[in-house]
Amino acid sequence: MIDVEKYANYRCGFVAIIGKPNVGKSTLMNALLGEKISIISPKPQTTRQSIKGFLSDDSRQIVFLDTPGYLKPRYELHQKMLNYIKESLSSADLIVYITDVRTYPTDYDLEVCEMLKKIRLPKLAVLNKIDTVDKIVVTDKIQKLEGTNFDGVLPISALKNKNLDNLLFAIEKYLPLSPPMYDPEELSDLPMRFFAQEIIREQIFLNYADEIPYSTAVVVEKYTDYDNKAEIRANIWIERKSQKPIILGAGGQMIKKIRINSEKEIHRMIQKRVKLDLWIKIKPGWRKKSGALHEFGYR
Ligand SMILES: Nc1nc2c(ncn2[C@@H]2O[C@H](COP(=O)(O)OP(=O)(O)OP(=O)(O)O)[C@@H](O)[C@H]2O)c(=O)[nH]1
Ligand SMILES: [Mg+2]
Repeated sequence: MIDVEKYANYRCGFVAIIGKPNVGKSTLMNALLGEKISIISPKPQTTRQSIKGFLSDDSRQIVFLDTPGYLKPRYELHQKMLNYIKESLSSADLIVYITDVRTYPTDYDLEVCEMLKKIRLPKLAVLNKIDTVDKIVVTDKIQKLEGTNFDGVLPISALKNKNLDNLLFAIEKYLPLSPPMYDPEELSDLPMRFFAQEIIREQIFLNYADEIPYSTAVVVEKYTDYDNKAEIRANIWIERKSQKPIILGAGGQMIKKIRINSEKEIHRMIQKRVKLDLWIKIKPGWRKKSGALHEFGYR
């Protein structure tokens, strides 16, 4: 039962973080939460699903929705990624549009802004990565954004934690009166096996070049949680036989690195010993097949 009086002035709402790939959406959500729950890499299209993160205190709960980068779908996986963005927008109370201060406004940025124009929700524009440019560039880009239809423009650095207090302050104004929708003790509603899968995928994004990260999906087949340890068995799905030796690396060095780094990262999250067992499997053209995507957890 919700204590009506306790929550009379409580605010709770959904904030969708939207932008093109690689602008720092996941870095921003993690920085606002003060915990790493979304994976990050220097490569575009790292995030493939929408990931909820909860920031709760005695007066408000902000449900952030980290989303995949907005892109023109080239195959079924992209279409699924776009669906996650649309779904996040449909449940949002506020949109935080984020872009890279160095490159704004690219044609791509303008395309995302055009798409957002059609959505009748309050929108804040965030210029990220201000740690990489002079103040004069920031001022110029703020002016460019002020002429558009955003309800506010904020320069930030998600990586260096700059101006995030002001962003939170701006966000809070748009939260509707509502009791918390999620357990205030929790950071996310996703299970640990999802995070394990994402951590392995992050290692793949960080350690392989070219098509490999994009041709790879990770599925945790078995997650056994003991008091003092976790045993995880995961499949790394690739598209072609020729990719297997690349994933393995000479003498299996690369896959060993992926395993050890992933074990460390999962341990950091659960504070238990982690034993990870990785298997490489091949499913030709899985990115284009809705059955395979479904099987891999992309709804
Ligand atoms: N210098 C600098 N780099 C940043 C900042 N924010 C993010 N980055 C870097 O930008 C790259 C992409 O960051 P992500 O958070 O993965 O970007 P994203 O928008 O979630 O990317 P996708 O999930 O692929 O759409 C990473 O290398 C980050 O370290 C920032 O404020 N300053
Ligand atoms: Mg991301």
